[in-house]
Formats: sequence, structure tokens, C-alpha cells
Amino acid sequence: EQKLAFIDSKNNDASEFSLCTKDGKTVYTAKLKDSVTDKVSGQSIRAADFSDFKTKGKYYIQAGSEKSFSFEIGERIYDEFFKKILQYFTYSRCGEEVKAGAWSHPACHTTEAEIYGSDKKKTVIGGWHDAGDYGRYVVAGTKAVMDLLLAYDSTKETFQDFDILSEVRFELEWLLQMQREDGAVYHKISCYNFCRFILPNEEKDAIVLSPVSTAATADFAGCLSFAVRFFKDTDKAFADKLLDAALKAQKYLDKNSDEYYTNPPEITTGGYGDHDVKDERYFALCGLYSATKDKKYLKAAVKLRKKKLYESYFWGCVTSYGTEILLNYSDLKGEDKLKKELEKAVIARAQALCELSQESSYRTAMKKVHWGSNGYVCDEAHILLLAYNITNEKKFYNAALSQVDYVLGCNPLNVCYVTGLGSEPIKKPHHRPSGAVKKVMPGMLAGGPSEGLQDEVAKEKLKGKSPLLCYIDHECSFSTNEVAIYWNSALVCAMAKLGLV
Ligand code: G3I
Ligand code: 9MR
Ligand code: ZN
Repeated sequence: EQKLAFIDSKNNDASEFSLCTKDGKTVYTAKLKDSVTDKVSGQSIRAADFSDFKTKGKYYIQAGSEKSFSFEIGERIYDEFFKKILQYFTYSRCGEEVKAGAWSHPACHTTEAEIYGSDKKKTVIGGWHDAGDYGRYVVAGTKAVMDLLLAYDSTKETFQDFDILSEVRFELEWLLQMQREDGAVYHKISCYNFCRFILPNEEKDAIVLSPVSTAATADFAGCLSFAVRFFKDTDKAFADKLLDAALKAQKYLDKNSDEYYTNPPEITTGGYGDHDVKDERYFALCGLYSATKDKKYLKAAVKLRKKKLYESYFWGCVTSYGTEILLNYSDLKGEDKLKKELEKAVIARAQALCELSQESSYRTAMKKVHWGSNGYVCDEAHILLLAYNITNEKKFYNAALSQVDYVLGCNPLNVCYVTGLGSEPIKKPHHRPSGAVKKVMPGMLAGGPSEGLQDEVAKEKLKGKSPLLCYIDHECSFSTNEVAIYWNSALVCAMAKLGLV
């Protein structure tokens, strides 16, 4: 297994490094790799490669006068850590009492929701709160469900002591309530505005169902049709409900042109706007083909591909959920040309990511560092692992591993971006339950650096810094220090597919 550490050669002219046991005994020495300088870190970094050292134990790296945090080499070292990352979903449940230690609260958001633009109301209960806020967004929730189902399917034994299918079902039961009678899906449900840093049951403002959107309706169709396979043997009635809802959503999509979501003036919670929904429509068709084997969906999906879809798992560009469904969960007998085209597209994207990672000082696979960059690199790891699954080429696996290493500590700030874990844990995430009780909930992946400086604190404190340094552990920096269910789910998926858990 690849094992790398990173030394900033600006402050350290050592040419070699040592691996030392806790009591200071050197067990391995090697030369440092040549330095690499890139745009995102702006630093000149040398890698310490100790991949061929295999003895289990606790160690630290010494290079010149610099000493790393201690770390462990061994089997299943992430198990406890992984449980906390999964627990975040259960602790984020809306609409029911949550027993979560310091973050426990009675049921929240159980009042009827107003349907925006009408005088009607609808009761919609459940689902996970999105992130540091208490909104529930279909685009975000369906991504999180897809990541968790794909993680579960890649290493079922990993989830022996966490009932991931029940957790996912909790979100699916909520999603089913987000569908309008005509098959369209409401974009989100939230209060009209973000609340202060209070516990969710203390948010008593009116709740509103926002207008429907093509992105939400298509993500809904793709996600629910894919979920059918996980429930059809254990609860056929529920699986049928999922499929019926997905088919109804697809009928709406077939009959209606694109409806892009933007917040009406009275609603100021999160947007998840998206003005290119070809990828969502493609994802929906792939899910329905997989669930029904009806070639009309495959034909329509192939037609959409001709518009040059970009392989990605990002919340705003979900092509690869569709591609992965076709490659790994669909009957492609007699479709060799299509299969080759899909594989070629995935491998081309992964090859570019591999090269980008090799040229990056911390092996990160990103040119720009946007809001949610930590979730983004985990999504890129997912593409690399899909390519590894196709080609069995270790370079894809290693590049994916580097993305997880980066969010867990191999970064210019030497910080583990998951709350409550690592040698220097995050102290002030933008997360209302943690802020309300003044205790940080563990297991949440922070969004991480964002060069756009899109909150007041970032503007004030991070101006002029290199992109990977544009992070601040400050409760008000929502553009760098918020947490989100679909960043956690992307990390769960990458770690599971890497076989780390
Ligand atoms: O894609 C463009 C890129 O082409 C352009 O170069 C760049 C310039 O800054 O912007 C990019 O768009 C960014 C977009 O995310 C896609 O990455 C926007 O700047 C950026 O503002 C946008 O951030 C989103 C943020 O909401 C604000 O809309 C995050 O992805 C998204 O994760 C975040 O989601 C919020 C919810 O709204 C509310 N709940 C919390 C959640 C997490 O913070
Ligand atoms: O808490 C909100 C966070 O979930 C969103 O991602 C972010 C951007 O939409 O907005 C946060 O809410 C802030 C609002 O945008 C501006 N006033 C302060 C709010 C709390 O930080
Ligand atoms: Zn709630």
C-alpha cells in the first residue's frame, strides 16, 4: 500500500527522512523525492515514500529537525473513525427524536409545510438536515444516498455494525414525500431563512416547500430507481413504491422542458442551482434502465451522451452515477460499443486526474479549489476507483488514496479535516447543533479550502493566500468550514471502495 508523507522544503533542506518508532528508534531511512511546486499549494514540497515498509506499529517521520505527528501502520486502523463518519447521518435526522449525547433533541420540523406559490400545505417529515443548516435539499440528499449505497455494495462486510440500509431508507422515505402528484419533485424543504445557531427543534418558523426543478426530479428518478435493487428482496412493497415514484418522475421529465431552480425572493436558504441538467436526465435514464431493463431508457441515455457529458460525481454534475450504474449494475449484453465508450470516458477522466495528482505537491486532483473542495477530491477519488475497477491499474488506486490522505492530514495545514479526529482536530465547524451546545460533533468532513473567499471571515483572514491555504477553522466561515451530508458520503464511498474499512 502506498505510504507518503510531505515535507515543505522551504523550511527544511533535509535530503532524506527516517521512520522512527515511538521511542525514537530509526527503523527505515530513504531519500526524499524531488520537490514539486504547484499552483494550488504554492509550496515546494518533497514526498517521503515509505510504501515498502510494512511492519505494524506506531511511528513518526523525522526529516532534518522536523518531526511529524505520530501515526499507525496496521490493519483496520480506520474502524472507530469510520463509525463516527457514519453516525453523522443518524445524528442529522429530522422529524424524530434524536438520541445523540450532547446533540440530542426532540423531534423537529414536524409542522405542515406551505407549498410555495399556493395556499396549499403538505406534511413532509424526515430526511437528513443538509449540513450546518437544517434545510433538506433533494439534489444533496440523492447524492448522499447514491454514495452510501455504492459504498455498501462495494464492501458489505464493512457495514456489519452500522445498518446503512436502514439509514438510507430514512432518507428515501423522506424523498418519496417530496414528489408532487404530477410526478415533479420539489427542490427542497426548509424555513424561509436560515436560523441562528440553535438546536433544530428550536427552529419554529414556517416551513416551505420550494418550487419543483428538473434537477431534483431527475436526481430523484435516478436515485430511487437505483435503490430498488437493495430493497426488492427484503421489502418488495417498498421497492415497488420506489420504482413507481421514479417512473412517475421520468414521465414528468419526458413531458416537460428543463425547469431550473432559483430561490424565489422570499426564500434565502441554500440554492443548489444548476443550469445544465443533461447529466441529471442521463442519470435518471440509467437508473430506470437498470431497474426495468426497458431499452427505451438506454436508448434515451445514449442519445444524451452524444451531448458530451462530463464524467463527475459533483452535486451539480452527476453523470458518473449514471455511467457507473450502466457499467456495473445494468445488462449491457450486445452493447459492446457502448460499454467500450463508457469505459474510455471514465479512463480518460481518471488519467487526467492521475497526471494532475502527480504534478501536485500534495498529490491533490484539483486545478481550482472551490467551496466544498474536500468533498470534491473525494468525488474525484470515486472516478479514479471506477477506472481502477475497469483497468486494475494501481496508479488509479494510489491517486485515489492520495485524495483521502489529503483530507485526513497530508495537506499544507497539517490538519485532519474530519471533526473530532486526528492530532489537531477542527474546533469550530459551521454546524448549528455543535454551535448551539458548544461541543463539536465528531465525524464530520469540513468543506475545506475555497479560493473564492465567499464569506466575510474568509475575505478578511484569507486574502492573498494560496488556494489550499484558504481555510479557516472559524464557525462563521461557511464557505470553508461547514460540513455536509454529501461530503461525508463522498468520503464514506472513497474509503469503502479503497478497502480502508
Ligand atoms: O462552478 C463555478 C466555477 O465555474 C467558477 O469558476 C467558480 C468561481 O468561483 O464558481 C463555481 O461555482 C461554485 C459552485 O459552488 C460550484 O462549485 C460557486 O462559486 C460556489 O458559491 C458554490 O458553492 C456552493 C454553496 O452552497 C453556495 O451555493 C457549494 O458547492 C455547496 O456545497 C453549498 O451548499 C450549501 C447549501 O447551499 C446550504 N447548506 C450547506 C451547504 C454546504 O455549504
Ligand atoms: O448557515 C448557512 C450555511 O448553511 C450556508 O451554506 C451559507 C451560504 O448559503 O449561509 C449560511 O447562513 C449565513 C447567511 O448566508 C448569511 N448570514 C449568516 C448566516 C449564518 O452564518
Ligand atoms: Zn429538522
